Amino acid sequence: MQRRNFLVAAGAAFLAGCNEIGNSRWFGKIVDGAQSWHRGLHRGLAFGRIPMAPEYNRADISPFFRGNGSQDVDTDAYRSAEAEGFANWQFTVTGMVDNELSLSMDQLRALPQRTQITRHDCVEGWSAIGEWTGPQLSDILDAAGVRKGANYVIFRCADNLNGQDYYESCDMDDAYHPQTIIAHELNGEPLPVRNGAPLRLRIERQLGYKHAKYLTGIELVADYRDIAGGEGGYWEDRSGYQWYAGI
Ligand SMILES: Nc1nc2c(c(=O)[nH]1)N[C@H]1C(S)=C(S)[C@@H](COP(=O)(O)O)O[C@H]1N2
Ligand SMILES: [Mo]
Repeated sequence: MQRRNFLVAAGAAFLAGCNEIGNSRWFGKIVDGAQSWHRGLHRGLAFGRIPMAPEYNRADISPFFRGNGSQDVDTDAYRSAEAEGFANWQFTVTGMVDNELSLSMDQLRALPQRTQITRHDCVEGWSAIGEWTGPQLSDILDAAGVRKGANYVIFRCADNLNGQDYYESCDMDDAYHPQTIIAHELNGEPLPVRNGAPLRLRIERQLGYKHAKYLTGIELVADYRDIAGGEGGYWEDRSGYQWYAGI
């Protein structure tokens, strides 16, 4: 019953928000520099279709999906969450939405699920293929009802790396892309801690550092310039990595 209500609410929110979303996704782009130009091309705006990241077969799955960056979270809260198998983990949706949400793992698993076998490319020079499962971010956004003027999704993480909280962001094109999921499984098993348990972003047309692990929630914002170092992500702030990391 709870699931049904949730999905009905999600549907209503989607219909209500449809025009706005459609406009911002396809017609609101202003090409204002090399990065945007690359984005426009990458997204196939010139071709009128949604470009998808390649998907692979089960036989292609890497035997071991290594961990990179934070491979654990050194806080009491995370330790006790891990001890209870992340049963009480909450994923919050805040900011410029009609309904702020706090979703349980069960609620996330009750949403329609997408499974995709994709290749992860890290700028440090390694790749791995894995099968990821989770709800599409678009369904979660529709359930919350994205307000007009929200241009970016901020992804909040539980880990602190070298003294700074890891975070990431993306625009509405990638947020609503069908392959953008909040993954809770890798290769048919709950996410291992090293790969971001219990929730991590998969944003398949971008490089590894955009795939935020240990997700505690998302925030809808007009701009990311006033958040942390102002560049939209941990590595963007720290080392000047490109905010749009298209591959
Ligand atoms: N929260 C968080 N997310 C993160 C990182 C991190 O250190 N903390 N590292 C990023 C980088 S650089 C990569 S390549 C991938 C690594 O994912 P994996 O540990 O599953 O291999 O996670 C990304 N997401
Ligand atoms: Mo990476």
